[in-house]
Amino acid sequence: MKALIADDDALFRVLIGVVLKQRGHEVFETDNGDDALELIEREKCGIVLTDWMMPGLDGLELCRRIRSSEEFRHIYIIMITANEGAESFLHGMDAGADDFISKPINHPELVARIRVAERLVDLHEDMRALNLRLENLAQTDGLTGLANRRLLDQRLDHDWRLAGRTLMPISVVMCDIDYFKRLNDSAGHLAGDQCLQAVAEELRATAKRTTDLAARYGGEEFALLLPNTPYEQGVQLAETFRQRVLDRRIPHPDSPVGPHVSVSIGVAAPAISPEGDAKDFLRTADSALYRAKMSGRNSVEG
Ligand code: GH3
Ligand code: MG
Ligand code: MG
Ligand code: MG
Repeated sequence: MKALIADDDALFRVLIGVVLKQRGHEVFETDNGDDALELIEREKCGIVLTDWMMPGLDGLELCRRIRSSEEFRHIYIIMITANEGAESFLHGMDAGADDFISKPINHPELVARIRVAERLVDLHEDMRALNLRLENLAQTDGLTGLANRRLLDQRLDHDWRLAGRTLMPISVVMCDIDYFKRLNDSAGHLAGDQCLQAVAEELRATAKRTTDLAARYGGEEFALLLPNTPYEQGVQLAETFRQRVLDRRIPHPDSPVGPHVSVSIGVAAPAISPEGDAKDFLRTADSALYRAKMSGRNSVEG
């Protein structure tokens, strides 16, 4: 954990610094409020112990600045001051301090209060990690690990608008497994699920750029969102993917196309720059996919 001490009294900085270091903190020090703000931003400190009266920004103003920042408002702030009495306590808490210690500092009390700070900073870290995991879970398809429809819709909207502003090309690929219902019926649902996972793996391997997004759109439908990719490249990638799925030679006992699982694909890219709705974009790819189905499946249409 990183901790910052802001106090214009060097002796207090040493005193508090020793306690913090003993407890395993990486300690930063300054004698004024302006540098304190800079250090907080640079080092992302979790705990701040600040004096009230110091040159530049005083402790109260420092508290207010920290609390008004979206990024740093969770920092745990302990005010250290010689100003005693209920009124200064309320002043400090109003400015956003979490706790208060008055000089001269009582060592066991300081340790006890730092322990509370550590617990709360830990708790906040846990919450943040949990939040990230939840966010990830809400955007991921459980069976294949690909992005789910929800993330695809979000990214489509974002990338579509970005493409409109920057006049960068953008392509989208819609893909549907051929005669998948028959695979489920003849080979069983477990084989069906394994097929979905295998196809997902090939899709992920096809979309190699960090800006590409491979998603499971629905049951046995997949999509590739390809920013900064012109139509011809989109078709090429779709063709590569179609071949990869075929080369995987997943047995399909009941497909009129052949003995192995195949996919049909539709590609769309706006002619010049994206206008209108991102949903229409998907719809265009979907009608191309429909044409691929009608023309005998295991093919790419644009
Ligand atoms: P087409 O070539 O025209 O696409 O024929 P199809 O049979 O693939 O198309 P259809 O949309 O009629 O059938 C899709 C089937 O996919 C229906 C459903 O039972 C199955 N399915 C959807 N989600 C899952 C899943 O998560 N696991 C498994 N095993 N099957 C699924
Ligand atoms: Mg002072
Ligand atoms: Mg389908
Ligand atoms: Mg299908």
